[in-house]
Amino acid sequence: MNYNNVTYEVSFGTAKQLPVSDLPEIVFSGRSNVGKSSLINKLFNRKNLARVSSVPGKTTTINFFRCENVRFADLPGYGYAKRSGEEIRRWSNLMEGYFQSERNIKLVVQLVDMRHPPTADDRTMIEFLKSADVPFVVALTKSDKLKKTERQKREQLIPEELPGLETIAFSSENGEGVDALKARIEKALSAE
Ligand SMILES: Nc1nc2c(ncn2[C@@H]2O[C@H](COP(=O)(O)OP(=O)(O)OP(=O)(O)O)[C@@H](O)[C@H]2O)c(=O)[nH]1
Ligand SMILES: [Mg+2]
Repeated sequence: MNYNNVTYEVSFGTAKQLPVSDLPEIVFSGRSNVGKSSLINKLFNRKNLARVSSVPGKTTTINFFRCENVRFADLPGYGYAKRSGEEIRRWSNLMEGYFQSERNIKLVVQLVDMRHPPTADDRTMIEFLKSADVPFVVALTKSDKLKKTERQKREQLIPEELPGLETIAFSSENGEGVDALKARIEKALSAE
């Protein structure tokens, strides 16, 4: 796949607008501010394909991007404390509707901040992905923010925090993990 051939497709704020889709889909999931939109921009080598913000809760819709015959989905983040009950309900309905709709999800890239242990919401999401039997990989984001000794500490703890899970250290800042993630996506797309 040539990652230059990407275009923004469409956004959905409610599940009932979501059309069914049989296109292979790669999905990005994670808490607000973990770096989903930044990772997408880095993957496609674009500055503003997905909107990035230092204010958590920037992405509130499911945003689809199309590259050749593959669809990429930027999901709105979870775990943002300042959301109202109404917003949380809307988010839950949107996510449930998305994962329950007829789709062809090839891989979920589950983002977790490399600097910290997974949050309770991260764990809930990971348990959901396991139970739904969706193939997923954990992208450990913001790796550039760790100093060498901090990183060594985190690298020891992560296998205990995320036992048995496949992980890729990633930085939207310096490009660590981009090639590894692309290779993982190719593998997922070519899997039966
Ligand atoms: N240093 C560093 N900063 C990052 C990295 N990835 C994201 N950031 C910063 O983290 C903030 C949030 O990034 P976003 O990509 O908007 O996060 P998001 O997960 O899409 O957030 P929501 O849309 O709220 O769900 C921004 O200020 C980014 O510049 C990274 O790899 N390294
Ligand atoms: Mg975002």
